Amino acid sequence: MEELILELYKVEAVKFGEFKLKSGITSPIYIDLRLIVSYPHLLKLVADTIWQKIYFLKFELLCGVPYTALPIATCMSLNHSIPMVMRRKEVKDYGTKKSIEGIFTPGQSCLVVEDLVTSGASVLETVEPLKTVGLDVTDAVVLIDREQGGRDNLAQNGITLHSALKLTEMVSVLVKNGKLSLEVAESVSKFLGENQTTVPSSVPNVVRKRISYGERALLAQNPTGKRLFELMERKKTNLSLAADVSTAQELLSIAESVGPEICVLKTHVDILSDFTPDFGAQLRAIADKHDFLIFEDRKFADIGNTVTMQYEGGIFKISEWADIVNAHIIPGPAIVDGLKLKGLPLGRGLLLLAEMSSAGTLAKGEYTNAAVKIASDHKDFVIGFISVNPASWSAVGSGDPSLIHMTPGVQLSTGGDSLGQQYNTPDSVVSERGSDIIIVGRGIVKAKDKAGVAKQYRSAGWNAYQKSLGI
Ligand code: S5P
Repeated sequence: MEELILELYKVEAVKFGEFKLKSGITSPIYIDLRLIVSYPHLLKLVADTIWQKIYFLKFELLCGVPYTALPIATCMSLNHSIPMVMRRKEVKDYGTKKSIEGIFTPGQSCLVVEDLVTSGASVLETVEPLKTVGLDVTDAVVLIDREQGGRDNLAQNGITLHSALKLTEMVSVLVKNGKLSLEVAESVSKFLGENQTTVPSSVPNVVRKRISYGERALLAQNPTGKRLFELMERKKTNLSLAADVSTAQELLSIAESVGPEICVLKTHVDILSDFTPDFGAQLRAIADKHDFLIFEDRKFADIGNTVTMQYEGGIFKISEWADIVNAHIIPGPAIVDGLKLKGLPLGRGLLLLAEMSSAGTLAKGEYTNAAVKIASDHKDFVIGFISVNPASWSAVGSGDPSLIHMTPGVQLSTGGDSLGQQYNTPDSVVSERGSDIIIVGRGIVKAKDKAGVAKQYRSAGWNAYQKSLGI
């Protein structure tokens, strides 16, 4: 990366000084990547660097934003044999009047490639006509993110931004290599701070409007997230059982009796005194029979390398049988990368703990916002959140309909336990607090007629969902 940054500086694709921008503002930095076409080795390096950021995403087509990114997209297309489409900058008023050139079928996924993002407006100008012709566009990749709000603006419009370089990273590398003084570096960071952009949402209301689970299945990027939305729509349930019992035998028997009522069965496998290696296979068989997903509530919280081992290894071998696991974000985004390494190839999904139901929780405010950000950066693997009151969240992207919310601390009446648990009702959780799935533990597990009580929770949860859709 350092080599690329120094090379861009050398050919003056990045310059420092006083530059008057189109808007009239004076900027201490000027980036012009058009000239990389004059340096084939640099063009190749740029295309390869960008590729490293997105090769794991699923896309069938590439589309460069005209004009600077066209040669970059072409290199990626040639190197990896991925067909391109092209957006016309000027739509002809004679002939075919096409805005998108190339061969495609509606429903195909298309990755947008751009050289640089400031506000995200030019990426959106390309996204819109692609969507209009029926292509599925959820991701854009750029070489440089100027960190002036583009990422959030795009997220607000349903586009996840992947960037190879951040402007501040480039500046630090140049300072480190003696190309730039600290004073100039500071003026750049001041400029970025003072010149944040916003772009009006091109899809108003997508953030707060409730749409059906079925429609959201089409938006979810992760296969497990998609399956979960589809399952809820098909089975008409948004109830998750927290099967907190002390033996595997008891758990399997509850799974058998309550299975027909739920979309997700949540386990704490480390509390089972009689766990045996075939537990996963036995629970899977019941899950397949009754059509529910398995969520091991492991709450990973370590560095990336350690969680890969905790997820895959030990006696529990969680990744083998759990469709969903969850993680705290306290270690930073690398925990997601670690889990993704093992989970994504198996098609698994991850929930981030953005809030907790316990009294005095520290997961609030900026912490919750950080969870939203990490989720929107990893939508191929993160399927949603453990949340308590998502309707109150303020972070950009917090209403993303492709992500799911699961909420614990649910009973038919409000209250709590003696150890800090706080309960809300299914109706409040789903129709007022904006969550999707109610997680119920002792409310069902301690009941005599577990299946009968589960039916009550199921209908309370589903009615609240229908109410929230205005049905
Ligand atoms: O914030 C949280 C997160 C979770 S996953 N609060 C919680 O209570 N949970 C889990 O939800 C908890 O570990 C337990 O398994 C379940 C709630 O159980 P209940 O018996 O209080 O309904």
